[in-house]
Amino acid sequence: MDIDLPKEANKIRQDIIEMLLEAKSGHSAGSLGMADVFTALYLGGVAKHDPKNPAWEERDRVVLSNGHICPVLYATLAHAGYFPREELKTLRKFGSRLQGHPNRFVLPGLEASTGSLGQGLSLACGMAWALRLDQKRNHVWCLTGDGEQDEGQIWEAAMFAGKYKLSNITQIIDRNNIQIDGHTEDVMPLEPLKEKYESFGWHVMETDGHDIEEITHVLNETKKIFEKPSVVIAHTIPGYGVDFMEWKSEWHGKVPCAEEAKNALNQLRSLCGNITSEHE
Ligand SMILES: Cc1ncc(C[n+]2csc(CCOP(=O)(O)OP(=O)(O)O)c2C)c(N)n1
Ligand SMILES: [Mg+2]
Repeated sequence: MDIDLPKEANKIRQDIIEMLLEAKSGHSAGSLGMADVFTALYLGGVAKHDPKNPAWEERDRVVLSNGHICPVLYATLAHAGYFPREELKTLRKFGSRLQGHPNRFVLPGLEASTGSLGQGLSLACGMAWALRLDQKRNHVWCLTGDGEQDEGQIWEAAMFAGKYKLSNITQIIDRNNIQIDGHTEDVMPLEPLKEKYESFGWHVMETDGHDIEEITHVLNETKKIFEKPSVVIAHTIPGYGVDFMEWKSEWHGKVPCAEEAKNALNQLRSLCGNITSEHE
């Protein structure tokens, strides 16, 4: 059966709102903004994976270096069939498998425990290097934030990947222009980001972060690049789909109150069906 991917991404966004409302803490803007990229990755056939066999040897490795946006990862994993959607409501609860940052020891499907910004890309490079040494064909997908690019460790990893020509890794940067304290270009200018990565020996591609067809195409193209690591700069809108959150850095780490969540869900439902009625 063909999945309607934009509709699925919108359902994921609705789940994110409900999870954050229930948890009363967490990160709204980045999670909503990356729903289309995650949909392409896990439901659009980009990453090789099997929800029924999370430890499958042939699986690709997905590392969420910007671990704070894990609500989108959890919601996507649930939609992909890794665990029941009902569990999403346990986000950030004591003893839950869905911690505020990913814990790979408790949730099947996670490759790395992340949240300390800057570290995930190094982990991912290590995985890619090890897979290369073992002559395996698995691909490594590493998601990072644009504010996360301020971490020096990102550029150590970038040098390493360039030196060893790790063509089995694709970094996907959530280029949403916000970080915890404001706009990226005010806090610590990143531009020209494309040229920076090119000078570190990476193949750079860009995509509209909300066009699932384009995202899927661009991510798949990176698998065909040999001799270089790839980075995809995904231009996203933080808080995508909820007008009072879009582009606003104050929604980086804030959650909606009951009234705001109702408003957000109404906006998302009017875009693309009502998730509750479909899943009940
Ligand atoms: C090493 C480290 N320093 C600080 C933080 C706190 N922190 C969490 S998210 C964030 C902002 C990151 O910006 P970006 O990657 O652009 O995320 P976005 O706001 O777009 O979700 C910061 C500083 C952290 N998690 N790790
Ligand atoms: Mg950002």
